Formats: sequence, structure tokens, C-alpha cells
Amino acid sequence: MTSQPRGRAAAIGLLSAAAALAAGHFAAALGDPRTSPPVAVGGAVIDLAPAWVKEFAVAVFGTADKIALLVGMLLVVAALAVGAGLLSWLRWWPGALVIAAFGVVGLAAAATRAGGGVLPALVSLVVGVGAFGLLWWIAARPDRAEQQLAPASSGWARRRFLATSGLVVVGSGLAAAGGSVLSRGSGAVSSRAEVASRLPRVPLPAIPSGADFAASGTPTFLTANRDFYRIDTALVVPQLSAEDWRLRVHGMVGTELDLSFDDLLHRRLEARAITLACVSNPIGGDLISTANFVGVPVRDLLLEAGVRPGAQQLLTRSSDGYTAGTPLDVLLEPDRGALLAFEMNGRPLPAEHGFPVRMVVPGLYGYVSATKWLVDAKVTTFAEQHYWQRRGWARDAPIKPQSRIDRPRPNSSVPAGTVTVAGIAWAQPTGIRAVQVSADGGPWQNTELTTEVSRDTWRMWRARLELEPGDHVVRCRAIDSTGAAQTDVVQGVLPDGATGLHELRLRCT
Ligand SMILES: Nc1nc2c(c(=O)[nH]1)N[C@H]1C(S)=C(S)[C@@H](COP(=O)(O)O)O[C@H]1N2
Ligand SMILES: [Mo]
Repeated sequence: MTSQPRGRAAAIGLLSAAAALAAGHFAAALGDPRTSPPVAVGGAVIDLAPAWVKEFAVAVFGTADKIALLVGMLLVVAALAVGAGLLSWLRWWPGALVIAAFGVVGLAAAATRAGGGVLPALVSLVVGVGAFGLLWWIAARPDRAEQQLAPASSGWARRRFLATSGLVVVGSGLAAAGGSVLSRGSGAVSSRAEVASRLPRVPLPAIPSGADFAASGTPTFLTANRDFYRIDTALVVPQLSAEDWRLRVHGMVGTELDLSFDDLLHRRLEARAITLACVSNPIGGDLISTANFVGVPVRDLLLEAGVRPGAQQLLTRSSDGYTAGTPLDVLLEPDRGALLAFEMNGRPLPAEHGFPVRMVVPGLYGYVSATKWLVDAKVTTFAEQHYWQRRGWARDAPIKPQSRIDRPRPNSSVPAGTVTVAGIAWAQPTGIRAVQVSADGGPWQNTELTTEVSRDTWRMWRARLELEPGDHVVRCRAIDSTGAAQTDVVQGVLPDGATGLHELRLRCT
């Protein structure tokens, strides 16, 4: 009977798990990066998570939610792998069984996901169990030799175990890095460059210089593409190419449409500045951005296809299976300006924001309207539930009017006297008529507004307050263009968006 010292047993578990993940990741990169075992399992975790988990993840990690999930998963895997190693201190097979069980979870996740390739998970399983057995065997051998021969051989055996471990570490590192390089930016990069060279010249809405108070601390009116907030369920950014892209508009229509990317470019196009907001944006949060989008009016397509009586929503689907359901009465409003967009701030859509084509609908939260990597559009009834609706979020999700204070920073100290307070407000597609602030529960007073660019976009405001030395609370509220004031009733983001007033605490000295 041979036994492993604890440290070595734990190392065997950890190393074989690392080898398994790295090998699977590399194998996936040769084909479809989405089939990498941690990506497939992570994707399954995301799809199985109920509404409050997403809310929690976004609240705690914001747009870094996916990194947090991957790191969390790796920690769990590492802990289980150490456990597997320790289980095998006497015999090799209990730990190998645990590693194999991981492999089976990976296989199951891969098999049930879009793409469905199970080869990388299989590679992981085989490499994981193989590495475990090999390391265990090499580590166990010296003790046998030790018993029969000279005790001096244990130093040699240790070195051999360390050398093999080192090889596994280096091999895993190379496979993981190679896999990441191979899968980075495949597909969409060259297609985006090609599309960039032939984007139709559609005049973009002019943004006057008075459209923001950036000098007073608000965001710039347009958000640069790289700064635009990103929220989606895709652990790996889908890589589509414009050349292969097709969109079917079908379901309860008179005539089905089957469109290529070029078909879109040759239709009537519209450019619009649109402020997109996420339902998970808490009061005062930053899951909101603005861009100039160019695309085909969704209404044109629906009118051409001919919506049949009784139809209620357009169910749009992305290449990774995500769906959003958008009420047809909104999409058919003559002035709504819902677009199938392919251009964002003068550039082809970035891969992260849905290249080659996404939908954007002014005035609706992204989860019911802004499908990225769009590949299918089905006219149907509300009986079919969309992705987040099935997880407890509301079916209908108009953006709620809100306002936010950006300056001064929360809990900062500023000199007493005249204090400039500045921020943003939005009430798409109604528009902002006024923004008011109140200090320490005092009367609401109007603020200075920026030039209105459109009713579909945010509007910036600022005010000069006279504040005495001491602690203060400043609140703001939006008044939309119908004259309705933003509600002060506090509600969380579930199920259809947060309400309440943003409050700034600061100290004047
Ligand atoms: N394919 C796909 N499209 C999607 C999502 C998604 O998870 N997958 N998330 C939606 C949500 S919740 C929001 S708020 C917007 C965000 O778009 P952005 O990442 O371009 O800001 O995209 C929407 N479109
Ligand atoms: Mo969202």
C-alpha cells in the first residue's frame, strides 16, 4: 500500500484539473470557442440562473459580471480538484472519479448549448483523468522503490514528480494561452473591416456643442463605442460575418422576408441618436449610454412582410439563442424609430455590441428590444415568452424616467458656498422638460438644461446651490415633456426597472 503526502495529493488534483481545462479550451479554439468547457458550463449556469441572481451579479459586479462568474467557477473547480486529490491519498481512483464527474458535467453542458460541440469536453475529460492517473502513478512509484531499495531514492523521486508537474503546468499554460489567442477576434474582425469600407453615407444627427455639460462633470453626449456599457449573457462574444449573415422575418406575416446584409444596406436607412438603458441599472447607476445608430426601420420590414391580425410581438433571436420580445404596437408606431442597426457612431457595430446587426428601440429597456447578433425575427403572440421573461422579468418594459447626479462625487468634501451640481436625466421617448434639485429637503428648484438633441436621448443638467458648511443631502428629479415628475417611490430593478430619486450626500467645509 502506498500513500501520498497531503500537499502532493492536492497538487495532483489541481494540476490535472488545470490540464483538463486548458486542453479543452485549446480544442475548442480550433473549432467553436463557445464549446470550451468553462464557457459552456458558465453559459449553462447563466441560462439556469433565476432573475434575482442576474440582478445580484449586475448589482455587485456591474459589467464585470462575466469575469466574476468565470473567476468564481475557477475557484470552485480548484477547490473540488484539491478535494479530488486529497480523496486519492491512498488509491488513485476516487480522485480520478471526481475528475471524470467534472468531465461529465462539461459534456452535459456542451451538449445542451447552441453549437452543441462536445469534442472539447471529451478532450478535457480524457486529459483530466489521464493527467491524474499519470501524476499519481509517478508520485506513488518512489515509495515502492523506497521500501525495497535505498531511502536515498526518495530525493530522486521527488525531483521526478516535480519535473512532471512542471511539464503539466507549462503544457497547460501553453494550451490555455494558445486557445485564447486562436479564439480571440476570429471571424468578426475581418468582416468588420470589410463592412467599414462600404458603409452607406447616411448623415448622422448633428450633436450641438451645448448638448452636454462634460466640463461640469456629466458624461459626453455621445458615448464612445469602447465606453458604451455592455450587458449580455454571452461569455464568449459571438463572431458572425456580414457575408454569411441572413435574417428571416417570419411567423404571423403575409410574406416571409429573407434578408442578407447587403439587402439591408440597400433599403431606406435612418440615423438616430438613441440612449440605451438596462433594466438592471439601479438608481444612480451607469448602465446607460448614447450612440448614433444607423439602420433599417423595423416598421418598414413589418409593413412589407404584412403583420397578420392577432399578432402581438416580434420575438427576435440572437445567434447564441438569446431572445427578446418586443410589442408590435410599439414597433409599428410611425415615429418610434426602432432600427435594425448595423452602424454605431460611424463605425460598423463592434462585435461586443452585436455585429453585424442588432435591434434598438428608443424607450424600451434593452432586454425586451435590443437583441444583438440578431439572426431571426418571428411575428407571434405573447404566448411565447422571451429569455428574461422566463426568468421572472416583466414582459413589457418601457424605460422609466430617471435622473442622476454625477458631480460632486458621493460623500465628497467640497468648499462651502456656491456648489455646482450636475448630472443626467432621461425619459425616452417622451423627452425631458425639466430637471429639479432639492437640498436638504428644501423646495424643488429648476436647473439649467442642455440643448435638446432628441426625445430619445438623455439630457444633461446643472445647478448652482448655495450650501453652508456641514453635511448635506441633494436630490434630483426629472420632469418629462408631459409634465409628469419622476416618482419618489422606491422600487428595486426587478421585475421592470428601478424607481426612486437619486440622492447625493456631501460635506461642505
Ligand atoms: N444577444 C443578446 N442581445 C442582448 C442581450 C443579451 O444577453 N444577448 N442583452 C440585452 C440587454 S439586457 C441589454 S441592456 C442590451 C445591452 O446592449 P449593449 O451591451 O450594446 O449596451 O442588450 C440586449 N441585447
Ligand atoms: Mo439589460
